[in-house]
Amino acid sequence: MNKTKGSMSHPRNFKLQGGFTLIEVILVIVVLSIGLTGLLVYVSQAAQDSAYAHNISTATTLAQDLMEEIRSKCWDETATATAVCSGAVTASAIGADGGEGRAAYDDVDDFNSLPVAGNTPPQDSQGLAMAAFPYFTQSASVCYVASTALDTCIAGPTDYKRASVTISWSAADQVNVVNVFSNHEM
Ligand SMILES: [Ca+2]
Repeated sequence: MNKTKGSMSHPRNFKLQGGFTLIEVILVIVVLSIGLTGLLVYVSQAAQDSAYAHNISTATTLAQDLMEEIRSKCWDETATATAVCSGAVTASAIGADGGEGRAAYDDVDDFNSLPVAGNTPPQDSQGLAMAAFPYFTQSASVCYVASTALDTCIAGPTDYKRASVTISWSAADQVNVVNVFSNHEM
């Protein structure tokens, strides 16, 4: 009885039973490090995925907005400038007409005169920079196509114009929206 009591009160034995050895502490640190590294990788990837999804959503909205603006214009400069821009018309040259500035674009192919390198940030219908989107670039091109090959630009003129709108936020990341407009009474 006395021997057991003496053994329990020994400082060295108490430390071995109630504490951790250096090896145990090191193992815990190693295990925690591995676990935390995996967690950090997961959190980092989730943050990147979230940012990418946000950029896709923003770029899609910007591209659709510009395409909707193009859609709202007359098919050609020579179309009757009424509310419906009506009538089959003789097509004119691609690009803004007679020195039209961005705010004066009034037909589909005027948008081919947007800067080839694009506007950074994108510009609104009045040609004003949209400062809320500083990391996005807005580009557009318009060309004539044949009814049998709607993705192939040709010199024309034909009765079909292909408008392509691109919003990018890096060299590899972009959203592209394409629409073909035909020369018929709307
Ligand atoms: Ca025009």
